[in-house]
Order: sequence, then structure tokens, then C-alpha cells
Amino acid sequence: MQDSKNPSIHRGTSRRRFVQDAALLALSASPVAALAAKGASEEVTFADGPRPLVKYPGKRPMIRVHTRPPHLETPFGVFNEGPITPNDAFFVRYHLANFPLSIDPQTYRLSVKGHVKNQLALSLAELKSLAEPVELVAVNQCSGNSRGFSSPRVFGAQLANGAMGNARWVGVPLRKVLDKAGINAGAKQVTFNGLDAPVLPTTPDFRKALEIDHAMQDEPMLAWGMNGHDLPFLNGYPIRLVVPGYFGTYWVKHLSEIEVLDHEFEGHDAFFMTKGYRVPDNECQCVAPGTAPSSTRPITTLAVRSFITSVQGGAVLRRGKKVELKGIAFDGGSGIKQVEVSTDGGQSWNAANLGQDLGRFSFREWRAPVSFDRKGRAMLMVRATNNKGESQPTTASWNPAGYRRNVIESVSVTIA
Ligand SMILES: Nc1nc2c(c(=O)[nH]1)N[C@H]1C(S)=C(S)[C@@H](COP(=O)(O)O)O[C@H]1N2
Ligand SMILES: [Mo]
Repeated sequence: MQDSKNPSIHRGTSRRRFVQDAALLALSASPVAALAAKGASEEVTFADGPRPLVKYPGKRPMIRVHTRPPHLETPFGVFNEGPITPNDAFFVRYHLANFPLSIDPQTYRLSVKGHVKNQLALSLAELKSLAEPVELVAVNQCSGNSRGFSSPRVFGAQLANGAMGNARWVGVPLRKVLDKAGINAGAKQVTFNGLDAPVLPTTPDFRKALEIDHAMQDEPMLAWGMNGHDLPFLNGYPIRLVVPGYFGTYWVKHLSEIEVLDHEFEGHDAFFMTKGYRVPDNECQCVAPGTAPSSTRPITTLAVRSFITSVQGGAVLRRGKKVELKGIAFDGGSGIKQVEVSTDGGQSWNAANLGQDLGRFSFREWRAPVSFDRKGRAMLMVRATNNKGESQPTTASWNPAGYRRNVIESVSVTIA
């Protein structure tokens, strides 16, 4: 079998071969992945075992995290193809096994209820004509992206770096829908529910809440368009909430119900706000490895991150020859100010050239010409700084859920 996007990656018929290549894809980038040896940065063996590529409707082969419900990671090489993640390669995350398999756009309704003057049941056509559509490029990243690299290891899906993606979203501002319903005085939070449901009554539903002030800002959007097409089914068809700058957990898919509350969201179905998706309630959102936080708060915005996408661990580069390193950087919405690369394990840093600015919530491509004058091992690193002056730490911080990883990434290569 040959990977259509990485023609140099062949998967043999033997199970062992398949498994090896799939594992490499999971961790690494670019067509040279198949040649990769075992560089230091690649030696993360997830205790869950290897993760083969699987094919789902509307998706190219994706890294299987779970199948019930589908949980699929983007093969990392995709991020080297451009700053927009193609719809058929965009990662997929569900929590509840009872997820929809088909949705009729004719009978679909979005209900808006709770602490409002007029309850609404909007058809797709009504929603789409409710306001002038807006368009925005934004990163959707799972809170647990890269969790598999947490040390000590933490519970949860052992994810590499493929639980993120960047797309051009089209929809109407959430605010326009709330305005139409007419929010009553004293509104506190707005909750969002999708068409997926738990199988057992003891399992909480997947519902998320935003503060009313946040919900009424310009950015949160009810989106039906993704990169010029309808949302792929597995990414939330026909409508999803898009919360630019916030982690993917808030981006509720197959959105069917919006409820305005005059109190803080609580109870059984508030599990994913009150118990899950929480970070230590302190500045670093971290605790000493292996310890428990004394208090927590809901996770919110993305931390600044950057990746090298053009070279993966174990690559062999030529001495004296110019190579262009390439990658992506992003943050929670202040925008990327600077990206620097190091070829000596972080002793010295050089500014990279930033690519096209697709907006402050988007992946920003960067490129940096480098060359090596000594043979042997070299440690490549990349570090981004956002417009707030925030940068990435040299050592990974830790929290019990493995959320919000943003340590400086390093890639070990050999110079020959
Ligand atoms: N209805 C529904 N929406 C959901 C979820 C879910 O389980 N059900 N998971 C959330 C989480 S945790 C993430 S990371 C994103 C992932 O979006 P994607 O599947 O389009 O990549 O969807 C969010 N929206
Ligand atoms: Mo997530």
C-alpha cells in the first residue's frame, strides 16, 4: 500500500511492517518519514501500543486512536503541506458512543431556549440567512493534543501531535442567534449540546458552557462551512460551534441545542465543565509532576506552540548543504510575533521568516534556511513568541490530564 500524500511511504503486507510505518507516521513528518531512524525525539513508545491507519467516510487514512466512538489523529506529514488542514485529513474526536450516523438537513433544527424572550427552532436555511456570514481561519486543537508525551504518563488517549487542525470556517456569529432569541437580564452562561448522546444513563451527556460575555463577543461562530465545503460529517455536520482561540472541547459538533442559563452550569450533564477539561487553577496551569492540584478551573485558551514539519527525528541531513526548515506556529489569538530556530540544541537561536498571515487565530507558516558544518548528531528546535510576549518553555510543565502541552519541540537529526 502507498500513502497518497507521502508517496515514499510504502506499507508492506506484513503486519509488522505496517505497524512500524503507521507508528512512524503518528510521530513524524514528511516523505522521509519512512527512512527515519530512531532519533531521541521520536522514541516515545505509547504504552497503548502502535496505532494503525484507518479509513473512515470522508477521510483519508488517519491514525486510529479509538474506533468507538471514532477518535482519529491527523498524520503529522499533513501539516507540512500548507497552513490549512484539508477536510479529509482533519482530526476527529467524540466522547459518546451514541453519535449520529446520518443527519437530515431538511428536518434538522437548532433550538435556542432557556433564559431568553423567544425560544427558537431554526432550520438550516433560517440559520444561514439570519445574518451576514462571517469567515475566519482558526485552529481547533484538542486539550489533550500531545498528551502521549507527558512524563510521568497520564490517563487519557495517548495522543501524538495530530489532534489539531487549522481551517477556514464560515458561519454566523453566535451573538446574532442570541440576539434573535433575546437574552433576559441576569443571563450567566450559555450551554451547547450536540446530537450525540450517551449510551447509558449514568454517562453524562457532552455539553459545554461559555460565559455570557464571551458568547456575545465577535468571535464565537455557528459554522456550517469548512475550507469551502460543508462541514465533514465527522467534524460536526451540519453545524458546529467554533470558538476561536479556545481549545476544541468547546467546539460542539452536530450542534442542536443552545440554552441560556441565569446560573452557573451544574449537575450530571455539566460533567465536561465541572469535572473534565479542567486545569490547575494557577498561572502555569501546572503542578509538580505526579501531584494533584488543590483547585482547578475550566481549560480555556490555546498556549503558544510551534512545530518543525519538514524534518522529522532520525532524518539524515548533509553537512555544508543549505536546508530550509519549515513548520507552523500558533497561539490563542494574539497572533505570532516571532519564530526562532536552533540547530544546536537551544544554545543559539535564529529568527525564521514568517509566512502569510491568515489571521491571529490561524497556523502561521515559517521557514528558516539552515546549514551544518559539523558531522554527527544535531538537535533542531523551534520556539514561537506571540504578540503578548508569551513564549514556550524549555521543559514541559505537567498536569494530571496532560492538557495544553507547549514545551519547545526538538527533533534529533544526523549530519553526514
Ligand atoms: N457533539 C460533540 N462535539 C464535540 C465533542 C464531542 O464529543 N461531541 N468533542 C469535542 C472535543 S474534546 C474536541 S477536541 C473537538 C474535536 O473536533 P473535531 O472532531 O472536529 O476534530 O470536538 C469537540 N466537540
Ligand atoms: Mo478534545
